[in-house]
Amino acid sequence: MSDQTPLVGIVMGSKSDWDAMKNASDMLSELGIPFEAKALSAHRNPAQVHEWASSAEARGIKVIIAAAGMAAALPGVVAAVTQLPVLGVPMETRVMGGMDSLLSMAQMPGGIPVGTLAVGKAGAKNAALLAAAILALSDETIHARLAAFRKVQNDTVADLPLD
Ligand code: RP5
Repeated sequence: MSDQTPLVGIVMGSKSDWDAMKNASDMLSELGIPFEAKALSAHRNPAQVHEWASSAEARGIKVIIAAAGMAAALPGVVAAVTQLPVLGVPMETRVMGGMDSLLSMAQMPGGIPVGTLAVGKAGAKNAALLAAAILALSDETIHARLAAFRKVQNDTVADLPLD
């Protein structure tokens, strides 16, 4: 996080989601994108979720990343009260491995979209990269940083320990 106005808001249903969601914050930090991160629950403190999500656009947030596990209502609840793009990250779960979170999040009824990513750490990282791509449409600095990240990624595929 930085002193700049956050452009991305990360919200997760529980502190227990942080291990996975740290991958989103690490990726945003690497790209120099200011963000805020909070644990707020759609079922444990719904009033705070409503307050946070409905005020996000006015606070300067451009993209929201919302993570939740199990019934995973949080991204849909957030998307219901803001017009900002909401990227959902389904959390891995003990009983169903995250299939529960994935289907809860991806199967939004028509009208209120949640752009759902992969389950767990890869989804968290990709949510940050997709948020960066959205921001890059109107921000040349982020566009250049994302391009640089992708070039390094492209150029280092062969640097795996192959021997
Ligand atoms: C969801 O329930 C959270 O997003 C989390 O993935 C899951 C379990 O939460 P805890 O019981 O660990 O707080 O709301």
